[in-house]
Amino acid sequence: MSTSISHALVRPPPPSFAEGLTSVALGVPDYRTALEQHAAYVAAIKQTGINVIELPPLNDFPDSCFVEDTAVLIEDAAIAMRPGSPKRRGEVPLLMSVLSDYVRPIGGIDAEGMLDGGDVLEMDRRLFVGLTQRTNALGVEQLRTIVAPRGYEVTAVEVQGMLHLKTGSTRLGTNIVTARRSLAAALTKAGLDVLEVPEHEAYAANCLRINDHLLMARGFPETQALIREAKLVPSNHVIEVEMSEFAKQDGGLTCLSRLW
Ligand code: CIR
Repeated sequence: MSTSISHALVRPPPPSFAEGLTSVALGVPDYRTALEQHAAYVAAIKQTGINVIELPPLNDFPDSCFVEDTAVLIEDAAIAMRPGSPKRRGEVPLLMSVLSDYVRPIGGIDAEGMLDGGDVLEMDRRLFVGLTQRTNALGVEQLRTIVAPRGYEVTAVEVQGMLHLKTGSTRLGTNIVTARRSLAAALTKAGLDVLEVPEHEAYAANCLRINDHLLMARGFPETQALIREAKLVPSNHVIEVEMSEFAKQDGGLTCLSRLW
């Protein structure tokens, strides 16, 4: 992810949304509410002033609104992911064909490699990649081979107890991330500044920084106070977004867009 973001690509949830994957027991999402929340999310991104590319829903792929997982962008280049869940692999060529109108495809994960974009935490020229049930060491190695010639460094991070690395840690600014407790020590050791999120507000670890704005999930006052105290963006640039229906499907703010 570039530090100066100009575009976001989004796709609304399809009518089949409730049939998607989830590892959490928060209940069945309500489709109409999910659509309303997605529209509010898109409006929040527009409030930051960047261009938003809105794709049509894909009913054959219940999880296709989580566009973050199928491609990773570095500057003007896109890398095709190979999601750990075979059910999501058909989303990849569909997203890459759209992205190729805007950025340059530079390869992808293949063979036995697995990599979900939600596991790639972009910190300027350092990519931290979660080793999870969706991302394996071979996928990380393939990503390293693709990005190394462009001067990007890849660091693998062991992740347990959550879907993706970015479920529990996201970029707040230059060299600073949120982190759930289980990730804080490893990320600090890697040289990052860490704003630790209270464990009872764990979902709030997934924030979306867009230039001088920060989107965060509604309903997490302690994390919001910590973020405001850190003064990373002007206080009227912290935008709260209701995420309840996406949380039920294991998704967060970063999952719903691809930024560049
Ligand atoms: C899945 O399990 O693949 C979707 N239900 C949720 C994906 C969330 N994506 C993300 O965290 N980047």
